[in-house]
Parts: sequence; C-alpha cells; structure tokens
Amino acid sequence: MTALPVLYSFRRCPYAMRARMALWISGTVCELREVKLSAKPPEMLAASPKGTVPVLVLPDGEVIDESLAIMRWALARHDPEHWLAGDDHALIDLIDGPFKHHLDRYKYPDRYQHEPGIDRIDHRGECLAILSDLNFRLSDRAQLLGERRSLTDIALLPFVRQFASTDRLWFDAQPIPYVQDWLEDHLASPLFRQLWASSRRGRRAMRRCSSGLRRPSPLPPSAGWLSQPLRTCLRERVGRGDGSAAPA
Ligand SMILES: N[C@@H](CCC(=O)N[C@@H](CS)C(=O)NCC(=O)O)C(=O)O
Repeated sequence: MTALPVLYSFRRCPYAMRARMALWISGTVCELREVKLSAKPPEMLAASPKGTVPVLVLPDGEVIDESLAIMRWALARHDPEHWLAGDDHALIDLIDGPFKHHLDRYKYPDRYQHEPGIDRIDHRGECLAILSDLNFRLSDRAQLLGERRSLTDIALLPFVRQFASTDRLWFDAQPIPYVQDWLEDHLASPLFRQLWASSRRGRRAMRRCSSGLRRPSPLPPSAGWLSQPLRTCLRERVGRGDGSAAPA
C-alpha cells in the first residue's frame, strides 16, 4: 500500500484546525495522529524538534511544521475552490500576531500574571477592535475577500471561534453582526464539522497504537476527513485494485 503523509495534530489547536481544513478540501489523504501536548510522541519530536502541532511528515521524509505552510502545500497540489487566490498575508498576520497576542491574554489571564499593566478585559477590547474591522469588511461581501471562502477565511476562522467561545454570551451581544454570521456559517459547514469526527477516529487509532494493539491506520474512505470527490476517486481506484489515494 502507498505510504500516506502523517499529520500530528491536536484536536483543539487552531493552527492544526486550519491545516486540517486545507488538507481536507485539497483531498489529501493523511494518517491523522492526535497527540497530547503534554506527552508528544518521540517520532513527532524527531521530525520537528520545535514541538508544536501541526506537523506533516511526507512519505519521502520531508517535514512541514507550520500550519500556513501545510495549507499552502496542500492547496498547491489540489485547490478545487481556488483558496490560494485569497491568500491575504497582511490579514493573516494581523490575526496570527496582534489578535492572537490579545486573545491569549484574554483567554488565559493566569498565564500572563507576570505581565504588568492591562487586564484581560482590555485585551478583549483589543480583539474586538480588530473584529470590528473585519465586520466592516464583511458588510458588503459574504467572505473576507469576496463571495467565496478562501485560504484567508479558513486561516482566521479557528482564532475567531476561540475568541467567541471564551464568553459566548458577551460575544453574541457585540455590534459585529457580519462577523457573527460569518462565524456561524463556517461553524455549521461540513468542512468544519468533519474536524471533530475525524479527530475522534485519530485519537482512537493513537490509543490502539500506544497500547501496542496495532499501528494507527489511515482514516477510511468513509471518513469525513476525505472530500466527497476524493471518496469517489478512492472507491474507483480501489475498485481498479491499485489502492492509491493521492489526488492528481
Ligand atoms: N506557528 C505554528 C504555531 C503552532 C502552535 O503554537 N501550536 C500549539 C498548539 S495550538 C503547540 O503545539 N504548542 C506547543 C505546546 O503547547 O507544547 C503554526 O502555525 O503551526
């Protein structure tokens, strides 16, 4: 059987989420290994000593250990929704940089007690200011860069979700209706919902692996991890007997 890329991931990690959504839409079949951040597998650390997820290890040994690089790699292989046409580095940097800085201090104030000055409510306000700009942007279009979702929407989504879920009642009461609708629509999409089902399968596979029962197996063609066109493609190839799974 053809070796699959291995993705080390953590279910609730926003970086891993965006990488997984790009892999999924690109139809890239991976072996998903859900890890515990407190007990990272030695083979993941050997591949990427910096110890963050996501990490994608390709069959030829190449390692991609930055979420945006994984997204761009996957979409360069196959980009059925033309996400790469919407790769807005400035907007992504705004969320990965200042927004994430304030989000961490709003969500995990205990971790930043040593930092003098502003408190978590101020950090929440800084995030809201950034989301207000996104709200303005979304006032005349369905997605951040136009009418169709793009790499930028998907790269930002898990962080906006994390901010919203820190205090959902407060978030829902803020005057950012376009951001709220955008978030709801994305969270309800099959693309986002498949993340949870495939994570459960990935965790079960890792438990079987660490208990010595068997190696983690690639997610089956029926898994939500695979896109519908790819599932069809897989069935066809399996039917032909070559068993290969990578999209063109
Ligand atoms: N710049 C990295 C950041 C990844 C990252 O920080 N992931 C977190 C989990 S959300 C992590 O693995 N942290 C290491 C740890 O908590 O031990 C990327 O985009 O992939």
